[in-house]
Parts: sequence; structure tokens; C-alpha cells
Amino acid sequence: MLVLHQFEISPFCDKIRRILHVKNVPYQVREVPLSRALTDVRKVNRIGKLPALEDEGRVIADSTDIAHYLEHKFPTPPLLPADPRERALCHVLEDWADESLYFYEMTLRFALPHNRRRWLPELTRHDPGWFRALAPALGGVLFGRIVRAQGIGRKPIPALIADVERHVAAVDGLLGDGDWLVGGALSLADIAVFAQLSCIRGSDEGGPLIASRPRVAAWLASVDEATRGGA
Ligand SMILES: N[C@@H](CCC(=O)N[C@@H](CS)C(=O)NCC(=O)O)C(=O)O
Repeated sequence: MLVLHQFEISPFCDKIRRILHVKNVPYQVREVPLSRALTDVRKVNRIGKLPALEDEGRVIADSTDIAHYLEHKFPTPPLLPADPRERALCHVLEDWADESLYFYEMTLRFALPHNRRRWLPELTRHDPGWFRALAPALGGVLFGRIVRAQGIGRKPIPALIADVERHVAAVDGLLGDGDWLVGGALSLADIAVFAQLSCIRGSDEGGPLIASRPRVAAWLASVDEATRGGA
């Protein structure tokens, strides 16, 4: 059986769980506690990030590579559009979600102290007490460093929120009168953007922003409905 090595609340791991559910593929989860990330993740894959998918001894890392692997191995229902232009747009949106929206969700949930107080206990839910006790002191330093190095973390908060507002407006515009981001069916683009936006929605700033866009909120509910697992 496939084994998904994950951090439960990682948007990338959510993305892969949802793909597996859509394709109705059974899998086991191996949760890596954050306190073991430095030692255990590199044993699973050399990139040192999760998710990683293990299939009979073969390990695939990176959610995009995993998505393509799963598409090849379990083609039904397809999540990559057949039409070349739609497929290209799907790729661009997935990459935007993974490489841009991700840093907004990380900044909002983990660099802003009021959101971090809520999300750090979730992030360290699988860790021992001593690590959970250290997390509040370490979390701000660690995530602050990452998002400042990336650049988004150097923006003043109003500018950060204006960026997120533009991103959510872009999703609204892309949806237009349609149900899905690309073409007429659920695709990898919907799942990838959903995974990041639902984390953004989990911040004090992102929640109201998304609620003010009924079309985006309705689309999030539809993607959730179409991709949620039974468990
Ligand atoms: N491009 C990767 C990103 C995965 C990623 O950044 N995962 C984070 C958790 S959300 C991680 O493992 N971080 C640990 C690290 O960077 O050391 C993907 O699509 O899978």
C-alpha cells in the first residue's frame, strides 16, 4: 500500500491527501512529528521536505512530482486537463499556489504572533510535551527567518494583506461564471490553490477577506466537497 509521509497541517500534504481521495487510492499515513523533522525527513527523501510518497520502496518527493506520479499510475478521474492550453494554465496555477501563495499562508499563520498562538499547537500536535513547551519561543524566530529570507516577511502587514486581497481577487476573476479554475472540471489547479487558500482562510486576516468574496468561498466549499476523504 502507498505510504504518505506527512506533516498533518502542511498544505502540500493536504493537496496530496485530496488527490488520493479523488482517485480513490488507499494509503497509509506516516506522521512525522516536527521535533523529528530534521532527523527523520532526510531519511525518507534527500530534499528533506514533506510530503513524500512511498510506493513499494520507491520514494517520490515534492507534491507536484507526486501529483504527476499519481496521475500516471491512477489516470481516473484525470486531474490534468487534456487540452494543451488548459494543461499549461493548470501548471501555472499550481506553481503559483505552491511557490507564492504558500509563503503568504506561512507568513499569516506562523509569522504573525496572534495567528501563531493558534496554529503552533496544531503544528506540534504530534510532538512530545518538552517540544511543545519550547515551540512558542522557537516558532517566531524560525518562521520569521524563513519569510524574511523569502521576502514577503519584510513587507509591512497592510502591504501583505493588500497582496493577499489581490490574490483572492484573482481567483474570483478566474472563476468568472464557471465552477472550476481551469476548463469545465476539477483539476490539480483547484486542489493546489484550495490547499493554500484554505490555510490563508485560517488566519484572522484571511478569513474575512475570503468571506467577502462569495464566489471564492463557494468554490472552496465545492473543492472541499469533491476532494474530502471519508475519514
Ligand atoms: N515544493 C514542495 C514544498 C514542500 C514543503 O515546503 N514542505 C514543508 C512543509 S509545508 C517542509 O517540509 N518543510 C521542511 C523544510 O523546509 O525543512 C512540495 O510541493 O512538496
